[in-house]
Amino acid sequence: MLFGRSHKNPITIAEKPVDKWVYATCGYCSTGCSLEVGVDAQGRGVSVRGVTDADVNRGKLCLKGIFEFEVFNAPNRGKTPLYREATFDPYRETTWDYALDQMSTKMQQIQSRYGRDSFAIVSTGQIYTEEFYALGKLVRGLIGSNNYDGNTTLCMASAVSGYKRSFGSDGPPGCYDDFEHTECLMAIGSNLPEQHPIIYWRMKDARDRRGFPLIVVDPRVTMLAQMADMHLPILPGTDLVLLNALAHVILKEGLEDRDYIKAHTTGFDDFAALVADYDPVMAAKICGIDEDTIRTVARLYAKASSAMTIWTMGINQSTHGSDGVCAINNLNLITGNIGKPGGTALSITGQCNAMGTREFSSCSGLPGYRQLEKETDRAFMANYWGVNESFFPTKRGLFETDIFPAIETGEIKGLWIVATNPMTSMPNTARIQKALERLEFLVVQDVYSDVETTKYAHLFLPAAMWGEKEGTFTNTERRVNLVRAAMQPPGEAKPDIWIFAQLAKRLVKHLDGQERRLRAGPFNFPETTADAFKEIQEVSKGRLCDYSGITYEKIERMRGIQWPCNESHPDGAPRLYTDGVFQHPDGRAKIIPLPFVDNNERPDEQYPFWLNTGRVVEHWHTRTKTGKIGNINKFSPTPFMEMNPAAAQRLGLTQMDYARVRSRRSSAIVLVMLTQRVAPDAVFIPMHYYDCVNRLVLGLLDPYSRQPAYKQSAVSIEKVSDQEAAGIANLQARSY
Ligand SMILES: Nc1nc2c(c(=O)[nH]1)N[C@H]1C(S)=C(S)[C@@H](COP(=O)(O)OP(=O)(O)OC[C@H]3O[C@@H](n4cnc5c(=O)[nH]c(N)nc54)[C@H](O)[C@@H]3O)O[C@H]1N2
Ligand SMILES: Nc1nc2c(c(=O)[nH]1)N[C@H]1C(S)=C(S)[C@@H](COP(=O)(O)OP(=O)(O)OC[C@H]3O[C@@H](n4cnc5c(=O)[nH]c(N)nc54)[C@H](O)[C@@H]3O)O[C@H]1N2
Ligand code: SF4
Ligand SMILES: [Mo]
Repeated sequence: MLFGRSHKNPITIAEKPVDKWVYATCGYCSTGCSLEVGVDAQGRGVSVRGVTDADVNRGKLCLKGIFEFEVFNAPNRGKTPLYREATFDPYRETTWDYALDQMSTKMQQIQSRYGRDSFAIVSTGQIYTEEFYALGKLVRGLIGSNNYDGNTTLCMASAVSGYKRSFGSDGPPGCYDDFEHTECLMAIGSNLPEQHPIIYWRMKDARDRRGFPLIVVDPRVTMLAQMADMHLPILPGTDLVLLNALAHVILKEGLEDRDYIKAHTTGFDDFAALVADYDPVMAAKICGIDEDTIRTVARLYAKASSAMTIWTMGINQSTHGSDGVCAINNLNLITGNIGKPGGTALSITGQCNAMGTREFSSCSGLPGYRQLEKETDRAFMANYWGVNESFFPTKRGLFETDIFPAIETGEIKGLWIVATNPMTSMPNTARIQKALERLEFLVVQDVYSDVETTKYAHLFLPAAMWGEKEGTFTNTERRVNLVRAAMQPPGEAKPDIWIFAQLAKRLVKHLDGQERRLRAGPFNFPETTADAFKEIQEVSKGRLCDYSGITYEKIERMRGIQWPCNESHPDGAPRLYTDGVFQHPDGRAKIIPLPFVDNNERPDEQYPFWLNTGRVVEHWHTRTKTGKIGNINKFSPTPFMEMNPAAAQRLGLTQMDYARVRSRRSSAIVLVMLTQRVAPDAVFIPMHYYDCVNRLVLGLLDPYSRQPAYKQSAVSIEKVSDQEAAGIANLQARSY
C-alpha cells in the first residue's frame, strides 16, 4: 500500500498475510471503535482495520487502534502463574492448581484471622462486563469482603457520584449523535483530540457542517482549545466557581427554562439563593476568567435552542469533582438541556469498559445499578444468586483511595489486584510502595508479568487479554459492543472469567457446610462470558441499564447497541430521561446548591509552579502496552514536561534540558519541552511513566467520590546535569 506523494519518499505499510478478520471493539479508550482483528494462518494477530458501517467510528481508528494487534505479542506477556512465599524472593513458575489453591487458602486464612474485610480487591475498567459481573458475584456472594473497588475511583467516580446526586442514578444521558443537533458545545477539562480522537472527529465533522460554537475550559491551550471559538484558561481547580457564576448570570437575566424547572426538578430556590453570591465580578477574581467572558458564555449557552456540556478528568480529578459534575447538571437542568437531542450533560468516560464496571461489577453496590443500602435490591440479588441476604453488607465499603491508607494502618492485610497498576497510577508513589510492602499477601492478575505492581506481589496470575477472549465493553454513549475471540492466549494465560470461576469452585467447596453464606440449593457460577451475559440480561430487565433485548449476534449485526434495550426499545435508545422522569423516588432531578471550598495545595514561594498531569495521544496509562510498541513509543519514550519558555528562561533551562521537579512528597527528573500551551506559572507532565509524576502528586480526595485531585499540586523546578539525570530518566522510561 502506498501513501503520500509517490515521487517523494512514500510511506509504505507492509501488506499483512491475513487469513481471517474477526469482529472486535477497541480495547483502549471509551470511544468504543468497532474494528476487525486480522489473524494469519498460524492464528497470530497481524493487523487491525476499522469497521466502516459502525456508527461510532465509521471505519476510522486512531493510532493506538491501528497498531493494536501488536499488544498480543509484546514482550513479557504472562504465560504461567508465578508464586513466591515472601516478597523479593525469586518468583517460580507454578501450575494453576497450585496457584489458585494457595490463593484461596491465604485469602481465607487472612479473613478468618483478621475479619472478612481485611482482604481487599481492586479491579479495573478494562475487562469485559461479563467478567466484572462474575467478579462481583465472587466477591459479594462468596468472599464477602466489602473492601472491593476499582481504578474507576481514579477516573469516573466523580461523574458517577454527580449523576447519582443529580438524577438519582448513574448513567450518561447523552450520545455522540448529540453533536449533530447541538447549537452550543462546552468542553470542560477534556482534551478530546488526544484522548478520544474518534469522538473528536465525530464532533469536528458535525461542527464543520453545522458551525455551532465551541467553548473550551482548560488551563492548558490544548489542541481542542486551539480550535475553540472561546478558550477559557481557568485557574486550576476553580471550575465550580465558573459554573456557579454562569448560573448566576442566567438567573439574573431571566434566561432559565422555568417550565422545565417547574415540571422536572426540585431544589431550585436554594440553588438560586446560593448562586446569587457568585456574581461574575467576584467569580472572576477566583477562577481567572473575566466577568464579560462569563456573561457572554452564560448567554450563549442559555439562549441556544439546545446546548450540551462534555467533560473528562479536568472536572472529575479535583477536590470538587463530584460538585463540578452536579454543577454541570445544574446548568443543563436550569436551561432544560437534558434528554433532548443536542441538549445534554455527557461525561466522556475513560477506559474501554469504565461503563461496564459501573453497571455490573458490584463494586459500589450490586448489579444493574442496585444499591447495597436498599433492602429490596439486596433481597433481589440474594435470591437470584442463592446467597443469604444477611451476608451482604448494608453499605458500600472502602474506595480504592481509602483501601491503601487502610493497608498502612494494618486494617487490610491481603490485596488482589485485577488489571490495574497502582504503583504507577496512584498518587504519591512512595506511600503506595510502603503500603504494598506491608501486605501479608498480594495477588496481581495482569496480561503482562512485568507490570510494576508485580514487584511487590506474592502471586502473579497471567490473564488472557482483549481479543483472546469473548465479551462486551460499554462505551461513553452507553453502547454495548462485542469483542470476539480472534486467537488463543499465550502459554497458560487464561481469561479473567476462567480465573474467577476456578476460585469460586474452591470457595464453594470450602464453605459447604461451614457457613451459611449460601442458601440451600445450587450456587451457579458463570463459567463463560456467555453464561454471565445471560445472567446480566436477566438481572438488568426493567432496570435503567436494561440489557434484556441484547444478544451477541444482535450486537455484531448492529455494531453495538445503546442500553436500555428491551421490548419497548428493541434497537436500544440513544438518550436517557427524554420524558423528564428521573431516578429519584419523586421522579424529579435535583438542582443542588454547591458552595466552593478552596482546599487545594497552591503554588507558593517554595513551590512556585502548578503541576498539571494528564495524557498524550500516543500512550495508554502506565504504558504496559504502548511502551512496548515501537511505532508508538518512539513519539515520547522518555518522561517530559511542558514548560512555558518565559519560565524556563528565568531558570536557565532550554529545550531538552533535564530538570528536577520537586514537590512536598518527592522529586522526579524530566526532559524540558518548551511550549506556550502552559501558563508561565504552570507545568504539565504526562502520567504515563513509572516512578515519575505520581511521586510528586498530592492527590487530595473529593469528599463524595474519593477521587484524587491529580491535576492540582505545587512544585519547584531546577536544572540538573545531563549525567546525573540520564540514569534516572532511563529507569523511568523503562526501555523494553
Ligand atoms: N491516548 C490516550 N487516550 C486516553 C487515555 C490514555 O491514557 N491515553 N486514557 C483514557 C482515560 S482512562 C481517561 S480517564 C481519559 C482522560 O481524558 P482527558 O480528561 O481528556 O485527559 P487528561 O489529559 O487527563 O485531562 C484533560 C485536561 O484536563 C485539564 N485540566 C487540568 N486541570 C484542570 C482544571 O482545574 N480545570 C479544567 N477545566 N481542566 C483542567 C488538563 O489541562 C487536560 O488538558 O482519556 C482516555 N483516553
Ligand atoms: N498523575 C496522574 N495519575 C493518574 C491519572 C492522571 O490523570 N494523572 N489518571 C488516572 C486514571 S483516569 C486512570 S483510569 C488510571 C489508570 O491507571 P491503571 O489502571 O493503573 O493503568 P493501566 O496501565 O491501564 O493498567 C491496566 C492494567 O491492566 C492490564 N490489562 C489489560 N487488559 C487486561 C485484561 O484483560 N485482564 C487483566 N487481568 N489485565 C489486563 C494492563 O497490562 C495494565 O497493567 O490512572 C490514574 N492515574
Ligand atoms: S479512539 Fe479510542 S477506541 Fe477508537 S481506536 Fe482510538 S483508542 Fe481505540
Ligand atoms: Mo481514566
